[in-house]
Amino acid sequence: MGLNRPEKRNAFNDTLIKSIEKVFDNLPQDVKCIIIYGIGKHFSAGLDLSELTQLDVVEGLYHSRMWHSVMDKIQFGKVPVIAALHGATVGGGLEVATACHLRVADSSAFFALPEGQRGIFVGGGASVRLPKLIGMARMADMMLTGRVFTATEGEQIGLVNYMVDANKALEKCEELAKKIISNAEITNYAVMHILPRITDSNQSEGLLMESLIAAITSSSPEAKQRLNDFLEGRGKKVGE
Ligand code: 1HE
Repeated sequence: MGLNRPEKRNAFNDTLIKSIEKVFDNLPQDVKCIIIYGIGKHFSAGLDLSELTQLDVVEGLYHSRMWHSVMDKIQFGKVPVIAALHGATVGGGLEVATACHLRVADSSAFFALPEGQRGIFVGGGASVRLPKLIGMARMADMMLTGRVFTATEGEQIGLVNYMVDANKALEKCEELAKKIISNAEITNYAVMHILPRITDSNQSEGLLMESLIAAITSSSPEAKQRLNDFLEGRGKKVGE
């Protein structure tokens, strides 16, 4: 799925953010993985700032809640989503990236939260999702000082899963997508829907959820087949 508003650096006006929602609401059955990338020089310049200037308090609240609902559709939809990042991945663009399940950045990517300098706060879920990846102190630094992380730094701090050479992010995403779609669907579902709930819960609830989903996945016919395939020498070894 390409963000296609390059003349405004893929800044998200309501039309662009709602077009993401439409894709997730109308996903064809045969789509098993989505790659989100930016068309043009950047992944995204974040929220289209011209839209914020017109909102009063209540409209601002609903606007942020609308973003939350779209981000939830990315994170808790039917299929894993990979972000292919290059150039500016800032503000709301970074929020979209953090709602995805994996992030691949090429060497041109950079990450920032200019909200701190614009007199606003993040509103698309970054305060919940980003500290889980990079820690609260780093997010506070980005907002307080305008710190920009390079692609290399993004990989070092856990924001980015894979860093690749310039213009190679899509290729890497396609390679990863092939691996992802070769998994059992229930395993991918568990990683997308259960794992984040487990990490959000306390130890005893988390362990119980883990046991429940472990029992569900291992009792499926597909799991039995895959286990037998390995035991009889037909399954892939680790790393293959
Ligand atoms: C925009 C936006 C935008 C560009 N809203 N119009 N995000 C920001 O504060 C980031 C602001 N943008 C930038 O710092 C730069 O544009 C970039 C580093 C991303 C790219 O620089 P560059 O040199 O490639 O492009 P440019 O010349 O700055 O911008 C090209 C055009 O896009 C220009 O408009 P033009 O009519 O003069 O051609 C820019 O005004 C326009 N443009 N970014 C509106 N963001 C859910 S809440 C999330 C809250 C946030 O995301 S706050 C962070 C907002």
